[in-house]
Amino acid sequence: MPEPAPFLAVTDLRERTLTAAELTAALPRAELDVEAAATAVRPVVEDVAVRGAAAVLDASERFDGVRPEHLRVPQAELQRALDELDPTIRAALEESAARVRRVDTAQARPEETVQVVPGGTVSQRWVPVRRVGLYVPGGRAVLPSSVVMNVVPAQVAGVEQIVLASPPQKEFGGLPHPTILAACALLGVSEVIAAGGAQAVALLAHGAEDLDDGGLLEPVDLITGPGNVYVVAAKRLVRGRVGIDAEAGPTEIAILADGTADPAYVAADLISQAEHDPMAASVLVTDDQKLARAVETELARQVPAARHRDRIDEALRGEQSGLVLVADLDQGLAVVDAYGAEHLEIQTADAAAVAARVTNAGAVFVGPHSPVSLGDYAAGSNHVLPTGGSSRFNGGLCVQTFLRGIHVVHYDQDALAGARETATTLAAAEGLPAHGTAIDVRFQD
Ligand code: HSO
Ligand code: ZN
Repeated sequence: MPEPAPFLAVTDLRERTLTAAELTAALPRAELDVEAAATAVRPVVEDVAVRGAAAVLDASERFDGVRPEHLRVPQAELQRALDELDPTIRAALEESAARVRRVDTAQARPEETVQVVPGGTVSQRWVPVRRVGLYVPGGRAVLPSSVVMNVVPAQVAGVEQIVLASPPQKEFGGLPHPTILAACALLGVSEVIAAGGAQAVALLAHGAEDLDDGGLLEPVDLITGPGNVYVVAAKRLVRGRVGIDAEAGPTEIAILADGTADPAYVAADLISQAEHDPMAASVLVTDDQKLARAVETELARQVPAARHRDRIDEALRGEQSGLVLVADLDQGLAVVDAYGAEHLEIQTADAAAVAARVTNAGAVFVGPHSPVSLGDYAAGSNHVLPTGGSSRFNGGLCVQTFLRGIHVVHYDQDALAGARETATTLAAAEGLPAHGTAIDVRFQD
């Protein structure tokens, strides 16, 4: 029998010396055409801006195949979903939330006051965004864990008003999925909107005066959360009017592994994220060809046994996934930095030391016992992370996402006197003498 075709297409970089930009170009990655999607969703976003709730309902009917009875989910439905939630799932969501809360509480940056000179201080106050809109997708899988990952950091930051939007489901009478509703109720989120896609993003950004229950939906200040390419595109369109978090495209896992890695673990982890989406990316970077072969053998064993094998097969064989052979771990680190994965696992000898050298990744998972799916649910870390290489300039959701730093400047007269010459000199150099006068005037009797 002929050998079955390997899952992962090989990029062999062992003999090549490439710049960071050349490396990025050589690595497997699918382009997400957000601009094309933006062209497609612009009319929907504009319609919602003008016609409000009616436009959202029309779009839901068109794209979700259902016209929700209420855009704002009634409290009784939230409570009912919580009452009917399987107690073991409830306990798991509570534990997941408790771990994220523990991390976020400890990692909120404290207010810091610096005495620049005697009598002159600059403080940084961290002030929560007042009203935020959290988007939780419907789609292929229902992800109540994403409710936890959006809501908890916002709550820890002290956000006053949280509104969560999730697509209406036809099979649940136009309500979002009951597990999503239950997770909202569990976390104390009471403003839930049955809307998805670009129309949900537009509604959050523009608000509406005429919600079906007669109430007003106030626009939010910041929108966070993952979604498909249309959600990402809509977020791009409303950015500026409101803030948005990092853009989240199809999920990605990169694994930097050497000969000490367990091929069964590596294969299982590549499969775990491929399970999300035929467009998901699974990339193995290794300096050990024997490991690479053993991982292929494991994939051939594990993929056919997986429930979502078709989707996984497509994702692993897709142009966005692959095996990258490197000469050594130094080149491996250059590769994973050039790639900037949403999730990066380090499965090497002395994994912590290798991980400490990584500079581009949404989140890093260190050693054999820190798989990405631990982080998806139960590590205490956040799973809403930058994809598509945007980890070069963005971090994942965390408590700081929902806080803004405000510098508070407080100088007394002596401290101002000490700064007078520096400021007036620069004011004169910039040809802005009134700036200097605003200081000098304070020293005339
Ligand atoms: N891996 C996904 C998050 C997720 N996985 C939710 C399972 N449920 C993106 O980080
Ligand atoms: Zn996942």
